[in-house]
Amino acid sequence: MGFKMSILLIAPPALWRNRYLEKHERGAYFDVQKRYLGSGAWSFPAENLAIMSIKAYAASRGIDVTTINAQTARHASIEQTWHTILESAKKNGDPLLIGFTGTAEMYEESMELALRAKRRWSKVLTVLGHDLATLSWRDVLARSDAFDFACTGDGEAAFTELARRVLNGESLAGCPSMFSRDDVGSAPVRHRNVPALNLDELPWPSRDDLPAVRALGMGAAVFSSRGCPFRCTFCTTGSKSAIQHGSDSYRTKSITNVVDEISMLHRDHGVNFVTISDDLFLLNQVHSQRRAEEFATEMIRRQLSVSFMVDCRIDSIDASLFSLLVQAGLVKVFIGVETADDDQLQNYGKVYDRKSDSQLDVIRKKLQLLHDLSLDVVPGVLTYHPRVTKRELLMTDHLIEICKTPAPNMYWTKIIAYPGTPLYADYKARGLLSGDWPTEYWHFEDPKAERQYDRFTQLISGRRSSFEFVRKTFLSTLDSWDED
Ligand code: B12
Repeated sequence: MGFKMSILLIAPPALWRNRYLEKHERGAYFDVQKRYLGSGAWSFPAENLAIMSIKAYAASRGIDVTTINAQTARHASIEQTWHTILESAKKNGDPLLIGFTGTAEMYEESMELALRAKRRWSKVLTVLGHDLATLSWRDVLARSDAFDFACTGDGEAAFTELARRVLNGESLAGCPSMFSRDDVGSAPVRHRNVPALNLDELPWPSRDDLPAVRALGMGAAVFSSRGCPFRCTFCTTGSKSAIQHGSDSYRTKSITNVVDEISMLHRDHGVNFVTISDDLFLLNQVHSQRRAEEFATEMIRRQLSVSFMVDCRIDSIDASLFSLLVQAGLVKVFIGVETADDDQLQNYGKVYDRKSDSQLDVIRKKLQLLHDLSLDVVPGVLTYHPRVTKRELLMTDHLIEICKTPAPNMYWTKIIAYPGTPLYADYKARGLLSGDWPTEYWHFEDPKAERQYDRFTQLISGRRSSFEFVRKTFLSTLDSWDED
C-alpha cells in the first residue's frame, strides 16, 4: 500500500477584523461583511482567485492541489481551520507542502497554522505568498520559523514548480520566485529575472469555491490584468509593480479571453454578475481606454446578460466610454478618491489633474458623470492619517457628501501602513509606528486630532449608528477641536 501525500493551499480565516469589533459584530469574516453590506452583499467578490488560479495552473501540469478557504467555509477561529487541515490529511494524505495566502492582516493566522503544521508533521514545508511575502520576504523569513519559503510575485508557475520538486524529491535550491532563509543575509535579485507570466497562457481559475460563495449570497470575480503603473505611496500593488518585471509591471489579458471566461461563468454556473477584480481595470491612457471600449463592444455583441463592476481612478472617467460600459452591463464602480486635500493627495502620489487648482473640483465633476449614468459608486476614502488637520476633515465631510454613498464607515477609516510601501518607510522614520509587525498602529502628530478621533469613535461605538448620526457626531466633535 503506497503513501498518499498532499499539497495544500490555504486562505486562513480573517480574524483580525474581530479584534476591533464589538462582541455582537463578531463572527466569520463574510458573515460580518454581510451584516454591513445588507442587500448589497450580492456584488461582494468572495472567491479567492489567488489560490484558485494556482490550483488550476498546477492541475494543468498534472499536480493535484487541495484548497482550504477558511473564509468561504465561514470559519471564525483557527481551531476550525486546523480541524479542516487534519481532516484533509486523513482523506488526502499527510501534507508535504502547504501554501498560505492573505493580506498583511492575516499574517498572524497563517503563521499560527504554519507553526501547528510544523509541530504535527516534522517534514512539511510551508510557503507564504501574496504582497507581504513579495515586498517583505526577508522579514517574513527572519522574524519566525513558520515559513520555509516566501514567494515573490505571481504564484502559479512558482508554487507548481516548488510542488513538483517536492513531490519528486528534487533539490529546492534556486526555485524561481521563492526565497528561503538561506537568502536572508544575501542580496538576491532573482525575482527580477523571472519573466512575467503571459496572462493569456494561464488556465482560468478553478471555480471549486463558487458554490460556497453563491450560498453566502456573494459574487463571482475574474481578473483581466495584473499590476499597476501608478505609484501611490500607500499601496502595495504599486510597490510590488515597481520591483517586478520593469515595463511589464502592468499586464493585461486579451479581451476575447476575459469575455470567454465571463461567458463560461454565465453558461456553466448561472452567474449574472461579476466583479472584475483588477487593481485598475481602466487607466487614463489611450491604450487602456481603447481596451475598455473593446471589452464593452464585445459584451454587447455577445448579448451576455451579465452585469459587472470595475475599479478605476478618478482621472480615468470619460463620459462616452462610461456610457458604452453601462450599455454593456456596468452597474457598479469602486473608485479610490482618498481625500480632497491637494497637499495630502500630493503626499499620496495621487494627483488627478495637475493643471487644476482644486482636486476637489476634478473629483466633483468626475463623480457627477458616474451619478448621471445612475451608477452605484463605491468610494474609497482615507479619512484619518497622522498629520490630518481639521481643515482636511471638513473637506472629507464634503467629499463624502458628493460621493452620495451613505456608508458611515467612511467617516472613521484610518490609513493602513503596509510594510514595503513608501508610506510605511516614512511613518517608521518619523517614529510613528508601534505594535506588532506587519500591522502596526500609527500615532497622530497633533494631539488635537487624536482627541477628536477618540471622542468621535467613542460616541459612535457599541451601536449600529445611522449615517446621519455618525455624520452629526463627526461634525460636532470637529466643532470642539480646540477645546481641552
Ligand atoms: C478582490 C479583492 C478583495 C476581495 C476578495 C478577497 C479574496 N477573498 O480574495 C474583498 C473585497 C473581499 C477584499 C477584501 C480585503 N482586501 Co482586497 N483586494 C482585492 C483585489 C482588488 C484583487 C485580489 C485578486 O483577486 N487578485 C487576483 C489574484 C489572482 O492575484 P493575487 O491575489 O495577487 O495572487 C497572486 C500572487 O499574489 C501570488 N500569491 C497570492 N497568494 C499566494 C500564496 C502562495 C502560497 C503563493 C505561492 C503565491 C501566492 O500568486 C497569485 C497568483 O499569481 C486586490 C488587489 C489585487 N489586484 O490583487 C486587493 C487587495 C488584496 N486587498 C487588500 C486589502 C487591504 C483588503 C482588506 C484587508 C480590506 C479591509 N481593510 O477590509 C480585506 C481583506 C479581506 C480578506 N478576508 O481577505 C490589499 C492588501 C494589502 C496587503 N499588502 O496586505 C490589496 C492588495 C489592495 C491594495 N493594493 O491595497 N479584497
